[in-house]
Amino acid sequence: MLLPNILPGTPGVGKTIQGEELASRSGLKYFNVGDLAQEGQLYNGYNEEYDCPILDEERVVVELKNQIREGGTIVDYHGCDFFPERWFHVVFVLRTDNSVLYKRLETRGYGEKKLKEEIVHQLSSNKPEDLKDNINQILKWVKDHNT
Ligand code: DAT
Repeated sequence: MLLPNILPGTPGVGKTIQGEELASRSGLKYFNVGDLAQEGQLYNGYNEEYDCPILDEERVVVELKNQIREGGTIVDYHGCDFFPERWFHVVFVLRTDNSVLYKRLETRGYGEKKLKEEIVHQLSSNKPEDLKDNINQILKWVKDHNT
């Protein structure tokens, strides 16, 4: 059996565009968890603060389990924490620089609050100078979020 794959990454990194092309070129099936949730209304509430429905993770897991039972699928979702690890054979994480991502999500109509909360901050840690830069960047974030 061909095990499923997953393409996680924060919103806007290109999971959909690349997942769909991969599916057509590889013969794997493509599943977009967001679309699946919308089709089956797999929600258990609404988050007024972020202006978006709350995913019913248990029902998503049940639904997806049925869909990917045969294996050979690409699953598109921005996280993978609530999927059982044994489902996946490999994990490919897509990454985009924060400034580029911010513009993409703005174009997509994300509100200011959601933009700030959704973005995963990536820091390079390859050389000694990076250590100081990273600490400064994190300290700046802490300061900005304490005012
Ligand atoms: P996701 O499914 O991860 O939320 P997407 O596939 O919908 O993201 O892509 C969001 C937008 O960004 C879409 O207009 C395509 C564009 N995009 C994605 N990856 C890109 C890349 N490497 N270079 C340029 N544009 C990209």
